[in-house]
Amino acid sequence: SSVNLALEEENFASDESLGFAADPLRHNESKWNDTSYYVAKKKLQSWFQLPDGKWELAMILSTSGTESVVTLSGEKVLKVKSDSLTPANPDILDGVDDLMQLSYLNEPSVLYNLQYRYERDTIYTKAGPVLVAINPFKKVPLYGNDYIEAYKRRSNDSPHVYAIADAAIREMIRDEVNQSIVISGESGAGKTETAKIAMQYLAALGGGSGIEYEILKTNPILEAFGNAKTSRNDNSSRFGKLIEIHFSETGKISGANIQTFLLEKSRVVQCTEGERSYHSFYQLCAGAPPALREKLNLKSASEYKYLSQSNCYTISGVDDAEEFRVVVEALNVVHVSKENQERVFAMLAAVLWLGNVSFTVIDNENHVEPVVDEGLVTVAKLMECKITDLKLALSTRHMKVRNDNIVQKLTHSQAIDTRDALAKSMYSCLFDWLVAQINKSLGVGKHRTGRSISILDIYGFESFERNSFEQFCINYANERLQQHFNRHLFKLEQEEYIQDGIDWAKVDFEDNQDCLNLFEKKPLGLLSLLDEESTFPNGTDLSFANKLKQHLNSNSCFKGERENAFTVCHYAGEVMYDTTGFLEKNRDLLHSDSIQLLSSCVCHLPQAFASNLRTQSEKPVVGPLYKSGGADSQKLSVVSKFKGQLFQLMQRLENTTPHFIRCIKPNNFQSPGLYEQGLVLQQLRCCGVLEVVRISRSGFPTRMTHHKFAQRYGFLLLDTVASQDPLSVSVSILHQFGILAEMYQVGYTKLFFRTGQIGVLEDTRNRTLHGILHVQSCFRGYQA
Ligand code: AD9
Ligand code: MG
Repeated sequence: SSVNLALEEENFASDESLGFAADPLRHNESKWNDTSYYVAKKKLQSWFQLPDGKWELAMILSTSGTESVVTLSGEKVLKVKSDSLTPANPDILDGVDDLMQLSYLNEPSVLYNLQYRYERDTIYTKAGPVLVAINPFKKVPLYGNDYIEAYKRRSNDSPHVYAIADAAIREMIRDEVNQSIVISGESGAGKTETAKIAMQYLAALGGGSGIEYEILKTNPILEAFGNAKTSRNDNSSRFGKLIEIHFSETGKISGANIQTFLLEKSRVVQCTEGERSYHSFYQLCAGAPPALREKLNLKSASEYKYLSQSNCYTISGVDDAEEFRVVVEALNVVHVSKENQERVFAMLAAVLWLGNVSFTVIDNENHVEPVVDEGLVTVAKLMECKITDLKLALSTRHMKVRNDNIVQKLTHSQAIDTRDALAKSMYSCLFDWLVAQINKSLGVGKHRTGRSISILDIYGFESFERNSFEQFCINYANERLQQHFNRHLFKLEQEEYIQDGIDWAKVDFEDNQDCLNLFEKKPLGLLSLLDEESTFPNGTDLSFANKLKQHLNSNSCFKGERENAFTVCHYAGEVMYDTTGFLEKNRDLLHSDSIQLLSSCVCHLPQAFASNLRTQSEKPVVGPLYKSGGADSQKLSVVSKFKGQLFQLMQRLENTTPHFIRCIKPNNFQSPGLYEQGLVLQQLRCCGVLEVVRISRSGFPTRMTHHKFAQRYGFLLLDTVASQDPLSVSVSILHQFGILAEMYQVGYTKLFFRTGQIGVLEDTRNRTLHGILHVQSCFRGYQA
């Protein structure tokens, strides 16, 4: 009966071979049982792009020549050019849990599939070897012990971060190769949350020694000191992070190590309207107990210039006072002593009070002196230095000219810059010191087995209206990561073909080496030229821009049309950088007077400052020497240091088996349930998901075991086959349908198809079943 057929449809709808998530389809039971709907939808459907860029499903009513007549939303009838239509997948492929299973791999189909799942809270989807995670901006019932158990027992195999973490553990043990989980995506897409979910799974499976508890507690600490509210994300990480979790032979966690990259220092002294500085400041102001408040002379956040300038103090749904207690508790867990905790808080308070230090002009050359008020006095007290030393450090500069020591008075703007540089440096030293303390506590040293899983949570590709030095560094990092991504995906993809013994000529891929060369080439690359210009005392942001144009204009990845700007053609799109501030940010100078002042502050986090200041004044290894004025500190430029860190990171990642997670932000409002096609598409393009899809198209993205294939399409055979073994049946089907030899490959266990091939078979199967259905309903009518 027709009911039976409908049931049969439902059965194959939940067919695992097609990877349907059971839940999404259950929502649609009524749809599957509604015959008229079913029949109508089986007409050829395509995607049609509306003028606003949105895609809509179009039913093709007729086609003649180059034109087709279609209906949109079942109402509007339109005549359109046939080549403006993009093939849509049969309904049976709605919501497949791996994009590789789509017969038609095109942008609208991918967008629709992800949306279909997202609307059912199925936020994870595989794109071949890559996990795509769409930020739900709400609690989704996918986490916790029951889920962890299910993935551990493998009773749940739908795509999930847990499944990725599980694969990492298994492969680490099975292959004895270190693993990495590389998470990318733009700001607010969910990288940090995803990293925490992965850590949760690793902690649950590898727990036992207690160290896993410490590892989880590093998150609130690093988020307090390294995250801030931005216009894009209320909890935006302003640093990159690699956490390497080590395991013993028995698969238990034995320790961990955290490496951080390029903290955004400028935020400490400067932040735009509606954003906040680092959470730690607000937490301290809101949550410090009375005794500590008094000791640090703490006021409310609005009393501090560094915090008040952006006119934003709270985050909806966040209780900073409560967060303060969470952070203190976490500091206890990672063994930061009470005494050191107090030093940390004194340092934070000192930075805040430093921002309140003001200056008065003392002569007609605009030279200044700091005002001795509550701010200055408190800073000196908190830093445990003499007021006179602090005053001098903020208003003069010692320089060596030939063999003479001279003292130069600072102008108002120079004094402000010096003050802010000191504040930034104190904060970043504090951050580094905390990371060092955490690493000491998580100590890998003793139980090192060499087996580890690293999780990388680094800032994603950024392209704003105005892009500065920070975006330049971030996007450079992303070019490096993209290269790593490409290489591994091609490698993995091609390995599967080779393993199943199919005839496969290696595919060359379009890599981003040209763009990387633009950055890294010596001596005429972006980084070298920036460093060179930074060493010239008279170098300016404009002379830097001109120098780039002079040397790089012939490079295909470079464009230099505007005066104070240049454009780089990144893998994810073109970005125009405004060179304003590039030199200063790259030099990142801390004057020797400030360094001396900090070194003389005996009590404060001595190791941190000692080690950090050493690197500040060290002779550079790669980068240039800084001699502006003669006596300033000599150190590595910011981009040189960053480049070194990235090379080291890549080397570490290269020695691991990578697992990629691409996070997607479905809307810019941090709001649940809103899926903006254009925004999602732009990210799919940027973070290379469509690239993977494109790569797959040139290969054989659809795979089915001989057995499944024979079972699914065997009934379409017109002639009986001599042998009933799955391979013979499969080959007969392929012949009967005239599938061209270049469109598929027969492997040892599976059949590999090029994109769209299964679609033809699927259509025939549907038509045949539809024919049976039609005959049956006529028969029913006859009976009635
Ligand atoms: V940034 O580059 O550091 O600015 P991330 O790290 O990509 O960014 P984050 O992980 O901080 O984004 O996620 C942003 C917010 O989205 C979180 O604060 C959560 O409110 C929300 N989010 C992200 N992932 C999930 C999730 N799996 N479940 C629920 C989530 N909420
Ligand atoms: Mg983050």
